[in-house]
Amino acid sequence: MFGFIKKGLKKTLEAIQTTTPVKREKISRDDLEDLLLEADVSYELVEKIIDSLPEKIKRIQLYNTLISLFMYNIEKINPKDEKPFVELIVGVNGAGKTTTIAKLAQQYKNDGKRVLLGASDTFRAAAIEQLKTWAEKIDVPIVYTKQGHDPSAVAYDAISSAKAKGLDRVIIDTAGRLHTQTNLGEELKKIVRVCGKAMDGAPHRKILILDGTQGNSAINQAKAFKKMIDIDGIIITKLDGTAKGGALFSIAEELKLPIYYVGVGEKAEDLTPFDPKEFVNTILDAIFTEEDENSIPSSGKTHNVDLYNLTDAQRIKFEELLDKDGFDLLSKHFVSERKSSQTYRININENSDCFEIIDKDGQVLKSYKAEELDTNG
Ligand SMILES: Nc1nc2c(ncn2[C@@H]2O[C@H](COP(=O)(O)OP(=O)(O)O)[C@@H](O)[C@H]2O)c(=O)[nH]1
Ligand SMILES: [Mg+2]
Repeated sequence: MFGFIKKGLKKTLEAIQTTTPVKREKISRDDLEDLLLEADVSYELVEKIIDSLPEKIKRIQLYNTLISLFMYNIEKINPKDEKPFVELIVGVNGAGKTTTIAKLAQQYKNDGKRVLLGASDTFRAAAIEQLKTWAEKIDVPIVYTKQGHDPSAVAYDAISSAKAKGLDRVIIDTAGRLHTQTNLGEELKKIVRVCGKAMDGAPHRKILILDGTQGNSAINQAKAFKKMIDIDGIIITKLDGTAKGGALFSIAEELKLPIYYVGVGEKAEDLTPFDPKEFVNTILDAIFTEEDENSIPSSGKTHNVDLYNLTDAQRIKFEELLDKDGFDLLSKHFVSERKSSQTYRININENSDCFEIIDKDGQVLKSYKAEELDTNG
């Protein structure tokens, strides 16, 4: 899975390298501004990012600022809780809904789940055929009807069938013709209602598919869909086909919705879970030179570490010790409570995974256990 984000960001990274061809230890605000605009981060957000940073910016400073854009409260919806777990896929025509459904089905199947597809885009015969072809290809059952039939009825039948067969997942396709937006809104609302009749609580996730090649203009589209139905999260497609990968920052910041996955190609396996940390680091790797400091804290000792200015080596070590959720939580804590350039002491006990942060006077500010960070994250 690792490296998929990098593949998806190829064109964006190339665009970044046209503005800053030489990697450096620090980047100036002017250069950063050019680079972010080039990657299609929205103008307002670029200003906001730049304003919070010093004239010469270190990697870790930029990292903290960028990662904080993804730190809003995300309500976790756990697919394990429901059987079948029903997902409704919405978005404008051409955004990549049907293809993404095939990719999701493939992933779920790889995870040992039994999946069923519902072809509720009954508006065009070709749309039904397209999903049928995918269903055959990845070998999963599909519920469909004739063109022009009621999409809600298909959703109802799909869920009922999955319930009867004891399947794990249902993924429902929908039509996305924008020129009849009010009808679309009514239709989607009805599908949601009818899903709820077929199964209490369904659809469990309503996922909006956004075309990544549209960059920032996808935001308004997303807002229109949010008005129609309550969107739980998004998947951004075609990241591989665009230099506008920076728009993900604006999309996250504006919509405050979880980005579940990104699409990085046209094949069934070209879908990768979105990890903000990997995303930010992949971009930073294109800008900054690697630091060669090696002061990695080791077990059982107390170390002086400026948490706001961790070296890469330190950061990697902490990530190993804390795992992703733990590290995110810790970074979040320091973004909110950061006192600039204050040095903290870190006490790490690798055996118990205990992690203490001690201030200059020797007072323990925070004490974390890896497993606590895990579950609270
Ligand atoms: N390069 C690339 N193409 C994609 C991706 N996702 C979808 N597509 C293409 O986008 C086009 C429209 O996709 P489709 O699933 O039919 O969109 P829908 O109308 O929303 O169902 C198709 O040609 C897909 O192959 C992606 O992640 N990368
Ligand atoms: Mg489609």
